[in-house]
Amino acid sequence: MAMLSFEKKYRIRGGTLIGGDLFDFWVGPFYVGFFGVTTIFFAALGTGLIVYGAAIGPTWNIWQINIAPPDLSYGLALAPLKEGGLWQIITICAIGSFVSWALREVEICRKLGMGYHVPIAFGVAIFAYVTLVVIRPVLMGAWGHGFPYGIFSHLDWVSNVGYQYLHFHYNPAHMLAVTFFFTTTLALALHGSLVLSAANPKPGEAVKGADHENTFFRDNIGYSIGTLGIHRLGLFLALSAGFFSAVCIVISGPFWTRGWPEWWNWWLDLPIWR
Ligand code: 07D
Ligand code: 07D
Ligand code: U10
Repeated sequence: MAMLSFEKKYRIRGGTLIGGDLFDFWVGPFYVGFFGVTTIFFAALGTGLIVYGAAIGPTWNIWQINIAPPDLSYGLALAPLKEGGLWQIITICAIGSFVSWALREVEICRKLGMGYHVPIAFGVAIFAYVTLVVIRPVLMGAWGHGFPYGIFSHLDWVSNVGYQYLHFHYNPAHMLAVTFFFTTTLALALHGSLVLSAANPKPGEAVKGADHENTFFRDNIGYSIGTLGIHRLGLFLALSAGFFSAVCIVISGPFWTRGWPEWWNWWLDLPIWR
């Protein structure tokens, strides 16, 4: 079915989680829905506050704009707007808009009768973000442990927090996360190249399908995971990367306060060496 006639067929009311028919319509290509409205609301307010933060800050240089969280001395209290309060409201807006976006995805899935895989996947990214700016700061007792909103300032935060634990590469959950990120790109490169090699041949040649794809990997490595399987694996690898990222940062501080190289002393302390 051509895309336009398909859209005509499925663009009917129903499947909303909240609000019934209220915002159950499209604007151009975009489905609106109750959560489209809340997305726009939080995103507009959050972006506006970032622009306000930039306006009262020292620079309009896009790379240097920085909205910092409150000083550690504020603990988990609300801070005045210009001393981290902006960061706190922007964080609420960010979570509000990310969660709204995920719920709008859920409504679209329901309308189409599809699984909820996409919003669940985005949920893992939201979980990683919430771990950085809510869960870990709350466990450590101060909003000041969140990362600052700015292109370069957030890189400084990552570097500083990394060195606080001496050598972040020795964090075992960071190792798992990094390995999952690398494996995700390997899997996507293998999948993208395999599909193109079969489904997009030179002009005049026959398009090949799953038999060819399976046979390539059986000949090459003795096993093919299959056309559905590679997508399951890809999703698993990518979600694991995000999940172990959240784990690696939430254990740094709340559960391990020394340098990460020291954590490996458990190996030297094993009774078998004695
Ligand atoms: C390609 C989808 C499109 C999304 C884009 C990002 C904004 C921010 C805000 C001026 C893959 C849009 C950016 C809306 C503008 C202001 C105030 C996604 C794609 C193009 N980072 N990070 C970047 C965010 C964290 C780290 C780039 C966001 C953690 C490192 C971009 C978050 C840690 C490096 C960016 C976030 C961390 C970057 C490219 C939230 C650990 C880089 C991102 C909400 C995760 C790279 C200058 C990209 C860079 C980079 C955005 C969180 C580390 C500015 C929105 C605190 C080491 N990050 N980041 O392509 O070039 O993502 O930085 O959590 O080297 Mg970051
Ligand atoms: C948090 C983004 C969520 C985004 C959302 C959506 C918008 C809308 C709109 C475009 C999680 C935002 C959307 C704003 C935009 C439009 C229209 C994703 C998030 C919800 N590290 N490290 C990681 C590596 C070192 C350190 C993760 C590698 C050093 C710290 C990943 C190396 C030290 C932290 C990772 C390396 C150090 C991390 C990041 C190599 C510094 C974290 C991915 C090769 C000296 C962070 C949860 C991630 C983390 C993290 C990789 C090196 C420190 C596994 C490959 C040794 C402090 N590092 N790292 O988490 O786990 O994505 O965060 O050296 O906090 Mg590391
Ligand atoms: C995949 C795939 C596959 C495909 C695919 C894809 C994965 C099977 C079939 C998809 C992949 C790609 C297309 C490849 C490229 C993608 C990436 C590299 C990922 C990164 C993506 C980007 C960088 C693009 C990001 C763009 C975004 C997020 C779009 C931005 C959109 C908006 C800002 C609008 C959002 C719309 C909303 C929220 C709802 C609708 C709202 C409006 C239209 C605005 C008007 C609002 C109203 C009418 C509501 C009223 C609002 C009110 C009352 C609020 C007012 C509040 C105030 C404060 C004023 O596997 O193979 O192929 O294609």
